[in-house]
Amino acid sequence: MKRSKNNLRIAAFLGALLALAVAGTQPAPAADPNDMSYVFASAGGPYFGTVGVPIEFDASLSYIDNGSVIEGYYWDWDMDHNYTCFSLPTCTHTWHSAFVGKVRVHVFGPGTYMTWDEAAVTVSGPETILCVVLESNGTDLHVYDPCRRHTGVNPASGNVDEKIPASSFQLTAPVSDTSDSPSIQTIAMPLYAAGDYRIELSGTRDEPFQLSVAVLRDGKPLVERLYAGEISEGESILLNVCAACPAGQLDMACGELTLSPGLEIEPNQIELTVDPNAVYDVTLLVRETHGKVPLESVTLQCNGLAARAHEDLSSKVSFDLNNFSVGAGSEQEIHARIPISATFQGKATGSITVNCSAGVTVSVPLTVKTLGVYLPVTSGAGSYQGTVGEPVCFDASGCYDVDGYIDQYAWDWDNDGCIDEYSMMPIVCHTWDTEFSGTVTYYVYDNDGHVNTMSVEVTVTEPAAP
Ligand SMILES: [Ca+2]
Ligand SMILES: [Ca+2]
Ligand SMILES: [Ca+2]
Repeated sequence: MKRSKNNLRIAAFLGALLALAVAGTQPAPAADPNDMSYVFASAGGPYFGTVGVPIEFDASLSYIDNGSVIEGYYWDWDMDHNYTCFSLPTCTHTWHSAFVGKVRVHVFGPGTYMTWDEAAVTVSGPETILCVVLESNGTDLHVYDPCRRHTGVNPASGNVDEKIPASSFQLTAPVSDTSDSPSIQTIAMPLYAAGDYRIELSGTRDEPFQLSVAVLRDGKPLVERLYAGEISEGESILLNVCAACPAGQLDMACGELTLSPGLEIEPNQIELTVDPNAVYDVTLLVRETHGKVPLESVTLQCNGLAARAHEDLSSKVSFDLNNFSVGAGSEQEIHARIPISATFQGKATGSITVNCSAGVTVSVPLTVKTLGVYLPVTSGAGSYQGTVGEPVCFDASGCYDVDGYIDQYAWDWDNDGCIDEYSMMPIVCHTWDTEFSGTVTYYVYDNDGHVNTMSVEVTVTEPAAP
């Protein structure tokens, strides 16, 4: 079993190398954004250098022919349209893996003067590949480079990001659903830039995982670290890898896996019917769900609890953490104290947010409302004229409620006592197919279920003959 897994891992390395060979082309240059012939940019070159040794770049042949001084030189070392700015025409940059490609410099002068040039770069020496292989059926693999560019499956879109230059993502699914073999995700990239690479595993269900982080030099594994463990649904596990090839010598330091707690709050929403000038105590159960690390540095805050024409109640809300101490897999009650001001009336919505270590946070929606006794007040009576086949729009937005808020509108188009249409919005349009002359009735509901009605007279006629 062990041997077959190692074979799989080496096959994944080789696959990643092949993918890199295909992915190695640079994107086409964008159109010149501001073609002004009297500004001239020179990137110099071509440049030749060695892995791990700084290369000096020289844009000093750039000039502005009206004599203005160039204010900045913006170099793009990996053609991703993110630039490093230098005020002098010369600077250095170091590649940590062999590279053949282009760099670009944008030259800025006073006002809008801007133009750019590209230069060819050849960096010889070893090809140094960072290769991360994850074997698991319930975990997504992500790698972020020192510029925080991402390669892996984008959690929002489901598409594959390969934002790290020349990086590749490969997924090898198991042969069949019933097979024991895990799916294998491989992310590989040339180590062009030195620095901190962040590897993130995110659990989609409770599953074991094996993670291998390796550096290959000219195709041969040079350094390899192996990690294994169990991941839970919703859990995030981080690993920092610091890598560089100073003077062509590989220097890689892998940290330890960093585990994050799982945070769950009960209830997951709070709705209080309140009286003015009273204080409410709400119990929240705070639970650690991944069972690996305790909940630490827990803080709570209440946000946005304000109603139109009422003061913000959030700042008055306080919390009793009850000597908070929640170990891995355990739970504890805490209390929120919510004072309602003497003048409060209607509804306010906000949230209680619980933060803990590792940036883990959960928000619970919070609604408070007073119980009203008055019916909604209707407004907007009048008469409407319309044409058969064209919508007639009715506006109930003048309706209001003195001790609550309007929750819903309803419409009886033929005044037969049966409601034909419900709406959350005050303006609703209706189209008659035949001529109509009669009453339309609105029903206006408040948040306590009180209802009031209003009638308008409507006349709908056939369109005038042409
Ligand atoms: Ca760049
Ligand atoms: Ca009311
Ligand atoms: Ca009706």
